[in-house]
Amino acid sequence: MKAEDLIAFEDEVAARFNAAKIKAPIHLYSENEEQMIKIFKDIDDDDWVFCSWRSHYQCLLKGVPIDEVMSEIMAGRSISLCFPNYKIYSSAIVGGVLPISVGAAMSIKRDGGNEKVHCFLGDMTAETGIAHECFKYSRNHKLPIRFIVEDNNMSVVTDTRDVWNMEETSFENTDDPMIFYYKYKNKYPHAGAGTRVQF
Ligand SMILES: Cc1ncc(C[n+]2csc(CCOP(=O)(O)OP(=O)(O)O)c2C)c(N)n1
Ligand SMILES: [Mg+2]
Repeated sequence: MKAEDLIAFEDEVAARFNAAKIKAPIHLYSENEEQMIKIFKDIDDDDWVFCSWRSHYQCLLKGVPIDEVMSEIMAGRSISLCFPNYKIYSSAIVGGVLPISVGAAMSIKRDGGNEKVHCFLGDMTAETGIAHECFKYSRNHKLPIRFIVEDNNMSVVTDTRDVWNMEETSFENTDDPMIFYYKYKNKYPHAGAGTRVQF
């Protein structure tokens, strides 16, 4: 899938949401398409992907057909898209997927499997205690897992660096191969698509 296909998909979801056709929260991405495509070059069909509330791009790039992703969004499940057949799982709880992804990686290691786990998390989620514990456990146990920290410097409407009074976030300049960190600026708000919708 190309960058323009990803953008067109999110724009279509945005239009449907603003027209009050989607009666549940949505969380959209933008301006990170090239990064996402690059990240997915290292994700195989057999690998597991774990996401947060913002997961449309990951579902599409993992190979879930466009119609299936759209129909789950239309059914109000954008916030926690799960497609077990495609080995992709999401949760709307901050930090919720982190221990689950660590457990999946532990299971693969114990079974001697070759699959890997890729866990996406936002910049504020990466500052939580649970993220630090999961990173430490995974690193020390050499688990087959990669954490992708996606930094838009926002936690809903809160500036992450202001909250923690630091110029750089904890994983901004890490050389840890287990962590892939990138910055992006989202043209969409944290949730919704910019138009106040009354159902
Ligand atoms: C346990 C929990 N606390 C609070 C929330 C409300 N909440 C949803 S998203 C979010 C911000 C997370 O920011 P970040 O990790 O940077 O992710 P982003 O949305 O920017 O991708 C918060 C606080 C939640 N979903 N779960
Ligand atoms: Mg953020």
